[in-house]
Amino acid sequence: MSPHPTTLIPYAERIKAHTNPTAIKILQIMDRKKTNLAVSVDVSTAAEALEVVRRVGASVCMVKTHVDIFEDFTPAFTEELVRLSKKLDFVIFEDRKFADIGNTVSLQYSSGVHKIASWSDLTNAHSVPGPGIIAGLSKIGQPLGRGLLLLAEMSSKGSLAVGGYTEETFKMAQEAGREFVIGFIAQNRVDKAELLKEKEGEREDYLIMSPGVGLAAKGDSLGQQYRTPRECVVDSGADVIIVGRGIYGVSGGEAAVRDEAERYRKAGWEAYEERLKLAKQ
Ligand code: S5P
Repeated sequence: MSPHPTTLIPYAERIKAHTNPTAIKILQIMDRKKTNLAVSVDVSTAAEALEVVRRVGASVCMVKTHVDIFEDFTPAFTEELVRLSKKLDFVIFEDRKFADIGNTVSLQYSSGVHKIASWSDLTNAHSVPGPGIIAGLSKIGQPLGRGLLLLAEMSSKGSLAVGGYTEETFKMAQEAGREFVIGFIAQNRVDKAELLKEKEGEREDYLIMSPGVGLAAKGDSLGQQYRTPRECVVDSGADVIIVGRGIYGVSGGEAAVRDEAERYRKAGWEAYEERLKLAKQ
């Protein structure tokens, strides 16, 4: 099978195919810092999460959070995270996985304790409620220059997001337009080449971000499944790899977490360079 055309284009050259400020920022950072690594900081306190971010910040294009996990969440956390994102040059992705009707998600995104839209560059949503979920989130996020990913596939065993569901999710994103929906959480290039539209010689470009990445473990006891960075980036065409426990869970203290992030960054970047070589063959 020939490689997906988007995967043969360097990140820097893909910038011009985007208008969403968050998509542009992600691709610029990836190119500048030579990293396609996102670190997920799923720890139980905000203080611990900030510690991990300080250690891994230099190696990542993105920091992914689940702020509802923290037992000590306050707005001071997001202020510090935003400060670090500017200092260390990364994008913030609150992995909220919205899944309700448009009106409810617009409130969940803008309000409540977390006020996600006010500090998170990127968030994500399930497509199960239909296009109203995109409309509800975009009303809040698009004026702020935020971006949205749809979950088209999941890394966990037995996921129902397969086949027709995945295809319909892609279509829903395509119909919504890329002013706000910039890509997918997926395990494969769900933006199949033959479905991509072309305008004035420019092909539609979507960012594929893949969680379920590990260099050591193959999975966990709760259905998570891991692939290596190379499997994700070269074999399946992912643009960004998302790593959680593989990095923040490593034993050996502060320096070990920093070193592990660097190890994943290198593995992800070498895989990206390897796939670009396929373009020259
Ligand atoms: O399909 C998915 C989608 C997501 S966003 N599978 C996932 O694992 N995730 C998230 O990625 C999950 O919520 C977690 O925050 C991270 C994976 O963490 P790890 O510790 O298993 O690497």
